[in-house]
Amino acid sequence: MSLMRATSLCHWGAFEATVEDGRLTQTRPLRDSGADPDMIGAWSDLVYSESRIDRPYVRAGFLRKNGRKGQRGRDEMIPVSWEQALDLVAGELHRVYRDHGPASVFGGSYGWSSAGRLHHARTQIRRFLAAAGGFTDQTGNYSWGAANIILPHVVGDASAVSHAATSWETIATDGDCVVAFGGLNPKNWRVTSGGAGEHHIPDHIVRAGKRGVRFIVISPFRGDIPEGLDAEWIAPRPNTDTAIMLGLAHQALVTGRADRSFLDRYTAGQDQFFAYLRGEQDGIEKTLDWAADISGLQPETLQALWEKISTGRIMLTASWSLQRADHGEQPYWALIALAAMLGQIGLPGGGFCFGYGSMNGVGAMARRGYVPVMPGLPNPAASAIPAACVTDCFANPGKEIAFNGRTLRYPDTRLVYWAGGNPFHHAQDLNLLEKAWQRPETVIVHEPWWTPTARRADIVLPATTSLERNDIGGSSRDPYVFFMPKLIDPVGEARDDFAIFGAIAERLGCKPAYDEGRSEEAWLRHLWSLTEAKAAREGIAAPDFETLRQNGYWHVPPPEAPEVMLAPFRADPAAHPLKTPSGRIELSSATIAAFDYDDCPSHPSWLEPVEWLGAAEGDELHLLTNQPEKQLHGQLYPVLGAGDCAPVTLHPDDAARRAIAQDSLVRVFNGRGACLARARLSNATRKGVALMPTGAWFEPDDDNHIEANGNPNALTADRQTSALSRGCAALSALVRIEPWQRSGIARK
Ligand SMILES: Nc1nc2c(c(=O)[nH]1)N[C@H]1C(S)=C(S)[C@@H](COP(=O)(O)OP(=O)(O)OC[C@H]3O[C@@H](n4cnc5c(=O)[nH]c(N)nc54)[C@H](O)[C@@H]3O)O[C@H]1N2
Ligand SMILES: Nc1nc2c(c(=O)[nH]1)N[C@H]1C(S)=C(S)[C@@H](COP(=O)(O)OP(=O)(O)OC[C@H]3O[C@@H](n4cnc5c(=O)[nH]c(N)nc54)[C@H](O)[C@@H]3O)O[C@H]1N2
Ligand SMILES: [Mo]
Repeated sequence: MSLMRATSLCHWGAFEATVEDGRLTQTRPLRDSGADPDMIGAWSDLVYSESRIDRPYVRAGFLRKNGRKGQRGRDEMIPVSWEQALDLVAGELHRVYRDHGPASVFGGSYGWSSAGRLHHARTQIRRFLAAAGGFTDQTGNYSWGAANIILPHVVGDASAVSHAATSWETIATDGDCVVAFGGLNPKNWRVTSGGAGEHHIPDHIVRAGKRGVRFIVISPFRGDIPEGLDAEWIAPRPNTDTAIMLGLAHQALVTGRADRSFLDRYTAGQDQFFAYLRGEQDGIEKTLDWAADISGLQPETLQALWEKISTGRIMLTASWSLQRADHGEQPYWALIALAAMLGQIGLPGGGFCFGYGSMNGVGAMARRGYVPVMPGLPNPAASAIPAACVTDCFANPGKEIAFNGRTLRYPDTRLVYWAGGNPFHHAQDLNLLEKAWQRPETVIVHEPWWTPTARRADIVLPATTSLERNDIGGSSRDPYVFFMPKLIDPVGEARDDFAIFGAIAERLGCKPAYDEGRSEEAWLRHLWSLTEAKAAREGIAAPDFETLRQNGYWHVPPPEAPEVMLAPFRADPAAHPLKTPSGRIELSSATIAAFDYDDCPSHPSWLEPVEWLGAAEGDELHLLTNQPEKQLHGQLYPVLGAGDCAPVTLHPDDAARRAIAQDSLVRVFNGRGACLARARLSNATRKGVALMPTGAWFEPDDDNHIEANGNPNALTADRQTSALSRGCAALSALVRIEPWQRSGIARK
């Protein structure tokens, strides 16, 4: 018997793997990394699961000559040889490029793929399609699409959400109070994009708590408070955070406690914003009473909150969830404005920060830039749509949309190519996507597993998992870099995306442009040499490639001092101006004013959401669709999710009124669709609010007119945050919930 132990990395953490006789038998969290044992442990079942795609397949209706009959997702999938599949893909690409041009090839391929920089599927597909002639890309992301566009207008760039964060260290040493809008849900610390060697945010919080830092969590769900943290819970109506922030800002203004010297030195556009707070145009003063009325809180609660933040070192933070909502730009802009009025931006433990509760590693001590990055290639089609516009784009070729001051015209999508994402998990209003998805002529998907997206392809190519190839991985928010060794042979006939694209590129005559003549090994050595060069420049001792491979990982030395966001700007705003038109924090923006968007005015504003409790009728509830606890999106579903349909958490009083019992099956529905869910009764949610995680694989049951696994995107609207950023606004939907009594549901 042969036995091998090795370390590796995935988005949900670092692990140690045991391989016996060439078969992965066990995976467990690496020493004291803090990774979740269930998620890590699922690997050995996941990699050999029945959901693995064993070989290439082509949809029956697509294989039939002259005619693309049948329907994606319903036809039988016919096994074919690799040669046949690769010829078919190359032929389709060739045909579409020739007849319709590169913009009609959709290859944005949004999704997290897996950890590992070289074999990152989304990077590879974009490189490949760029080399092959071009494609329509997706810009921005689902996670923080609104923040990504509004922040550059307000603070000059999007780094405050993409990577910069005031270190937890400084909250523990200098902070007095953390106010967390959207909370600090510990489940979100189980994952890091790219993978992490440590999950230590809970320790930071405990340390801060011990030092007497006070935590206030503002969220409709008490589960957003980590266990063991003595935090105050304020539970407003969902999507009303902007009103609360504006009320607090108004209070700062009228009590004379706004930091005038900070505002004068570091901000622009205060007059317009203050006029709005005072109601000079609309006649509505944005008082605490006004905010209380909108948010469904007591005025005294907000008054007390104001008192708590008006003295001491205050960190105001908002989770990414807040901006995945109608007008998701506003809570971020309002939070920055409020922080500016408190005058602590750029100080340790104070100011504002985004995403402490959204992903592991935000606020960790990590030296950036040591994880290699696989370079992209220029896209000759120069065509891109905002990430969350995918359904609209497929359904409406030629449609013009406003986007961040420009007008975009959707291409006529003829071919869809996806590798490393699962749109039939992540997109909104999946019943609408189901229709739009039938429109293009050809759909090609690379996947390790039979996800709902793979099942809706014409040509499915089986991809390896990260356990079946060599790679280097890590995250800019984590102090480790991992060598990710090939642990097992490819399962079934699976091939690496890199090899698949290489074989197609060869057929299309663009292989040199695609892989630049490098093999897997040559790429890894090349990428590592860039890290070594950076280390040499900065006087850091980095291991060479062989040593990294042998040791399994490298702990990059921590930065000399903890990060404090915008500290250089605060220290010397003339020497370190922001990249805004004024060089300062913009409390109102002439650029945005000139866009003249109804749904994104020129300063932080309260705009009524389309779907919220203030617009609920009859027995409608506000459904929040947050991230799953023990999955990464739809990943891990076959092992950790498929045992039951997804849970929906609602208040016992709301359940009683609907005759819904604990653990019973319910139908969650609205005008867009219906899905099945398992009722969980808990007074951890505000009344009128229900919470249902994403993660279930979309499984419509036509006979019963219901999605059977509990994917809440059967219910969400395909509506973006605003014309400014067109971010994903998925988090909220008004729904009804009723007991489900029928049997015979086809769950798969
Ligand atoms: N209602 C609602 N919807 C949401 C959200 C929400 O909050 N509410 N959140 C949104 C957000 S923030 C996100 S990030 C998205 C998540 O978006 P998804 O696309 O659902 O997420 P991923 O799990 O990243 O998708 C990656 C896919 O790549 C596959 N994969 C893994 N490794 C490889 C590989 O090596 N090669 C290939 N070819 N494939 C591979 C995985 O099996 C998986 O199917 O969902 C969004 N949707
Ligand atoms: N375990 C696990 N962790 C993950 C992921 C995963 O799939 N699984 N996905 C990762 C990804 S891709 C992303 S983008 C991040 C997302 O990070 P977030 O967007 O921050 O995470 P969510 O879980 O969607 O939402 C966090 C909490 O916000 C609260 N909330 C929702 N709406 C409102 C509101 O209007 N006001 C207030 N005050 N609170 C509200 C909800 O109670 C919810 O529990 O998570 C990452 N972390
Ligand atoms: Mo995300």
